[in-house]
Amino acid sequence: MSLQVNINGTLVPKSDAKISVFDHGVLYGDGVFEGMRAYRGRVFRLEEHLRRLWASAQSICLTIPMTREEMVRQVDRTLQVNQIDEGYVRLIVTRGIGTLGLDAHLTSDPQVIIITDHIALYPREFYEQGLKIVTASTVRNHPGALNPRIKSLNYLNNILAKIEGHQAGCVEALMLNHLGEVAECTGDNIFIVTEGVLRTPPISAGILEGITRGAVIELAQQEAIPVQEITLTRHDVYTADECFLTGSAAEVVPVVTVDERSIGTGRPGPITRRLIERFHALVRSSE
Ligand code: PXG
Repeated sequence: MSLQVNINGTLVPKSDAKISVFDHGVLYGDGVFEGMRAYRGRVFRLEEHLRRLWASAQSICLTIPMTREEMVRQVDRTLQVNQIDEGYVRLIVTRGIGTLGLDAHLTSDPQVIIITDHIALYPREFYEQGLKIVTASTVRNHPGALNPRIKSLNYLNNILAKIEGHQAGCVEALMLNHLGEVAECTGDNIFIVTEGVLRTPPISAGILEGITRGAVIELAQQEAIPVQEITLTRHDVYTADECFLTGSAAEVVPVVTVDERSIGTGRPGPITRRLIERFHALVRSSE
């Protein structure tokens, strides 16, 4: 059976899963989304993802035409019909069909789309050997322009940086904010370990408040590893003992080279490996 996509609560085969070219999601990237992971048939931290989706929508004056309870039901139903136990779930809410003008008031019927699929993880060697990343010259969106806390359908800022990463032979790229401080990677948050202290940029650096980031901070606290949400510069990253990235898709992945500087020993560090282990245990537990 072909993959079924959920559009406004109706399941349709993948080949019939279509929306209008006049939807402002298509015309302007006007809408919001979430990327989530299912483990053992359940979405990891679904409530947090829904809270973030509703917050993103609120911030762009978009009313999601479904209750959270109904969204939970539809997500479960979509996973079940596709028989996906371990996989990826994408929630999308578009602004809906409108005129060719920008006016959001002239739109109607926001579309709620749920896509589930098997996950294409990074190759195993990335987790064992660690990633090489580079700093992109594309600056992360200014929070006063399009706040990175909003997970909007307009992801060109990140895509441009990711293209730069690919051009340099890397699968991820580090983005700096408008002040030149470390912000995040194109689809992942960044952490460093320096002298036993886990550090990550604060939300005020202009980043997405990652759900994996939050889970890793909790795990570190449980392990009695000191955690600081603190402004970081590239110098801090270059001179760190360890570095890793977090995201729903990547989970926790070590970084061993940044802009050709070897980080620490040049191998995934002990705190990184411990947190990866703890993260795997967490996602497979019921929390
Ligand atoms: N920063 C940015 C800019 C992101 O887009 C994260 C951090 C990590 O957040 P979570 O909540 O996932 O821990 C993200 C989210 C993909 C993909 O398929 C990944 C994201 C978004 C869209 C697609 O790789 N990462």
